[in-house]
Amino acid sequence: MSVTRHFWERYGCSRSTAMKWAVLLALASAAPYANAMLRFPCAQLVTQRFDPLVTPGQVSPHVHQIVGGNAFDIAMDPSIDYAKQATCTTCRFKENSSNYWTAVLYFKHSNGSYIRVPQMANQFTGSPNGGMTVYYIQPSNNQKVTAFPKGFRMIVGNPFLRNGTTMGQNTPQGKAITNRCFNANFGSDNAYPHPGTGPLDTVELPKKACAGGIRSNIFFPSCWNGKDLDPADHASHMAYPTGDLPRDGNLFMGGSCPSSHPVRMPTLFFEIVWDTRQFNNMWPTDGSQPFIFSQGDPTGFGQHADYVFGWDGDALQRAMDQCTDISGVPEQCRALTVLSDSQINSCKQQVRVDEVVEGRYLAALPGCNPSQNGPAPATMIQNCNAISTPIGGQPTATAGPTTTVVSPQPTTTVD
Ligand SMILES: *[C@@H]1O[C@H](CO)[C@@H](O)[C@H](O)[C@H]1NC(C)=O
Ligand SMILES: *[C@@H]1O[C@H](CO)[C@@H](O)[C@H](O)[C@H]1NC(C)=O
Ligand SMILES: CC(=O)N[C@H]1CO[C@H](CO)[C@@H](O)[C@@H]1O
Repeated sequence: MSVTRHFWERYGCSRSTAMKWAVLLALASAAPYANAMLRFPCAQLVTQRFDPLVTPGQVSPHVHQIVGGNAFDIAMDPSIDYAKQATCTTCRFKENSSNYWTAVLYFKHSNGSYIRVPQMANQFTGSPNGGMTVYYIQPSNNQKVTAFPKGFRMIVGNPFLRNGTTMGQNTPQGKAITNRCFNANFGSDNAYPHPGTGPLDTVELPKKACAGGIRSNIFFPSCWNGKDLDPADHASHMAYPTGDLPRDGNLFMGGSCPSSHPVRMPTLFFEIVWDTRQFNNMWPTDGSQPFIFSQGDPTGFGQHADYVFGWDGDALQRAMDQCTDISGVPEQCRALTVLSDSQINSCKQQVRVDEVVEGRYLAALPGCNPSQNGPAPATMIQNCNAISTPIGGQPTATAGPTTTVVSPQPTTTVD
């Protein structure tokens, strides 16, 4: 159902009046989906080379920005209830100690140095300090929705990917991870309000300077096999609804689940707004785009995201059953407790990898991540001598009889 038709039906007015309403409401509401949802900001918890799903117990090959509960760690034992372990969360709801993370974006200066692109607050989310906007969207057509169970984890995307040919253009897989090139003040194309649709949303990083910044849009698959909480590849327990992606992007919430993955879960969706505006006047003279994801990906095809479920008890199921605001405004969800901007912004974790990853120009991307622009898949750098153990060693949850030593800081910064 398109946003315009939705508002026509809701207000039962003429086409031109409805168009005005649609535009006004699309601007005034948080997100113009014809679906009920939760939509809330999560401020930055920490930015560092940690990835407890892919490289538990080890410093990750590349930098991630992490949001959510402060029980996040270099390894996260699935038998531990992280909702009970966390003492604060950077997300809007108190009951939510889940963790969410993605790669981060860097700007490559024409002199060869890199600096992390800061993140800014998304539209209609308050004033979170960086981080991302998280959505849990209920399915269309009144399908029963089952909350993720305790211990559930998943990842989406492939950090090694450097081309789009393996992804069908009109399939959910092909459009699950896109980048929106904003005009000034979050301006986009009103004919295509939904993430992943329309000419301003491309799978690769935008090839031109974007006056209002770039937003990564990341849709996780919403159909579960009903068995595995977190298989070895962290992905095969989930599938996208079947069918082609219609223009309004509603397939991520509509469609039906394949018989291999019959259980309909909420559609988990992230938006990360990269504030590229300050770099627009430093665009390379050869016209090439200067941004690169932390895994050495200047194409954008390798953007990826991870999820560790950490809701307290049945809080997420309660919210999915009771919170049906079309725009997902947190205050409309009475089933959950809303935290203030100052509460979420004051929840922080100490960086535990002894290296500089942001705030100044660096000689190279942290870890061993030279730019690899494909189209062949990226390869891991052999004999990488970047830091591999965290400050303070590994967490007790996974620590064997180890004595970890903090490596000396490598000379990754430029003076
Ligand atoms: C590149 O330019 C930036 C911004 O002026 C500067 O901070 C950095 O040190 C430069 N890098 C080199 C290698 O000159
Ligand atoms: C495109 O990426 C896929 C997946 O990484 C890879 O198998 C394929 O070889 C790549 N295509 C080219 C032309 O390198
Ligand atoms: C981080 C956080 O606020 N966790 C809370 C999760 O919800 C339970 C129950 O409401 C609280 O006891 C935790 O403090």
